[in-house]
Amino acid sequence: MKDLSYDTDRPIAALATPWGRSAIAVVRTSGEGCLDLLARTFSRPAALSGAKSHSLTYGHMLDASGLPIEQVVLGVFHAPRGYTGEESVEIYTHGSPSGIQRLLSRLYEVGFSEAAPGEFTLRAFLNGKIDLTEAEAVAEIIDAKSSAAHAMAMDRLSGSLFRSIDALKKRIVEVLASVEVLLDYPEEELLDAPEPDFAPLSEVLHSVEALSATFQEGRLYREGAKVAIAGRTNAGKSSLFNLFLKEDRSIVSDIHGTTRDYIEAWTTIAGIPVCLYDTAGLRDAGHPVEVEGIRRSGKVVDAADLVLYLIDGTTGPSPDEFSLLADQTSAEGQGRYIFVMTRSDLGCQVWDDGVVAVSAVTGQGLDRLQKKMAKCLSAKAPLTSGEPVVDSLRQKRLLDRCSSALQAVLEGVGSRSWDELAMDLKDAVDALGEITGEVTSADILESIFSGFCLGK
Ligand SMILES: Nc1nc2c(ncn2[C@@H]2O[C@H](COP(=O)(O)OP(=O)(O)OP(=O)(O)O)[C@@H](O)[C@H]2O)c(=O)[nH]1
Ligand SMILES: [Mg+2]
Repeated sequence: MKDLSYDTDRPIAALATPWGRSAIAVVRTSGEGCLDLLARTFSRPAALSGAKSHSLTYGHMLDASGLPIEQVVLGVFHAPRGYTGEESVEIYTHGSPSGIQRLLSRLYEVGFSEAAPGEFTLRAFLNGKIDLTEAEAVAEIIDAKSSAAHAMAMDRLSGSLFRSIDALKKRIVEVLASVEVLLDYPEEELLDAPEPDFAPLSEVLHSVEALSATFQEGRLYREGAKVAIAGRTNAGKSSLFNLFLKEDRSIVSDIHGTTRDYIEAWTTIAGIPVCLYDTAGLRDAGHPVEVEGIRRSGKVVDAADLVLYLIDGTTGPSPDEFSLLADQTSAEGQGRYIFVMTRSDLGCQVWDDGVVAVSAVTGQGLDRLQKKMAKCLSAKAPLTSGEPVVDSLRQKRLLDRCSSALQAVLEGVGSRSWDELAMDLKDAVDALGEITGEVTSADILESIFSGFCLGK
C-alpha cells in the first residue's frame, strides 16, 4: 500500500478466495459507484441497480462484446452497511481459474482498480466499522494455526481488547483533565485549586502491565511452539513423530541412521499450535551427508522451545545421556527437555518420575506425554482464560510506552511541574489511542494492512 492518502472512493476489486479450482470463488468489490460500474457489464443491469442492500441478484457477467463470461450471483451491500462501510458487491462465481481471470480483467477494464492487500479492511477501519485491534484480529483469524488461536482472535474481533484499553484510557484522561484544569488556573488562585487525585493511576498501571504480559501467551498461540524430537539413532523418533501426526510421514526402519535430515510438520497439543521436528539420530556418523544432517538437527534442537529426548527403553541411557538428563532436569535446565523412554510395549525401566514411558506401537503413554508437553509449553506462557490477550508486538510496545509514562507520572507527583505531568499523561493516552487506532499515522497503517492477504 504505497499511498494511504489515496482516494477511498476509487472502486476496487480483488479475488477474496484462494487462487485455484474450487466450487465457488468470491470476488469482492467496494467503493462508491461500484454498482453502476458492475451494471455496465452485467446481463441484468436494471435488476442490479434496483437491488436492495443484503440481497442476491442472479445473472451473467458480460465481456466487451456482450457475450457471457461467467454465471454469477451478486451480493449487494449499500453504504454504510456491509464489511467496508462503503457501497460494495460480492460476486459469487465458479471457482475456475481461467473464468476468474477473465472476470477480473473485465472488472479492471470497466474501471475498477486492483485492491492492495488489506485494502478492504483498511476501508472498514477508515469508515469507522472496526478499530485497529479488530483489524489486526482479522489478519490473525485468517492465519490462526489452532482453534485456540482462532478463538482468541475472534474474541478480539468482538472488540474485547478495544473495550479494555478504552476503559483504561478513560481513567487516565480523567486524571489528565484534572491536571489540565490547574494549568488554566491563574497563578494567584492556584492554592485554592482542587488537588488532582493520582491514586487511580497505580491501578491503571497495574492493568496495563498485566495486559502487556499476555503478549507471550498470544505469541505462543499465534506463532506456535517449536518442539524437536531428538535422541540416538533407532531410539524411535520417527515412530513417535508419525504417532503425533497420525500419519506415516517420516520413514521408520530398524536401520540406524534412517532419518538423515530434519522433517517438520504442524500439529496441535492442548490447543497450542506446535511445529514438530523429527531429527537425524545422534551417533558418530561416517558419511558426510549424515554428519551434516546431525549438525542441522543440532541447530533445530538448540532453537526449540521444547525438546523431547528419546531413549531406547530396552537398553536404557548411555553415560552421556545420563549426564544430559542430570543437567537438563536441574533447576537451570528450565524445563526445556522432556525425557521419553521408548518401546514401553517391550518393557522398559523408568527410574525417574520425570521420565515418560511411551510405545509408538500401542500408543501407550502418549496421553501422559502430551499433557506434560502442554504443561511445559504453557508454563512459558501462562494461560489467562477469557481475558483479552495482546499478540502483536506493536500493541505490546505501545502498552509498555504507556506504562513508562504512567510510572514517570507516579514518581514525579510532588516534584515535577503540572505541565510536565500533563505531558506524560498525554503520552500515556496517546500510546493507548495508537493501539486502537484513534491516534495513528500512515506508516502504522501501512505496516498493519500490508501484512494482509489480497481481497481482505
Ligand atoms: N516395539 C516397538 N518398536 C518400536 C517402537 N518405536 C520404534 N520402534 C521400532 O524401532 C525401529 C527404529 O524406529 P525409528 O522410529 O525409525 O527410529 P529413529 O529414532 O527415527 O531412528 P533414526 O532415524 O535412525 O535416528 C523401527 O524398527 C521401529 O519400528 C516402539 O514403541 N515399540
Ligand atoms: Mg528416524
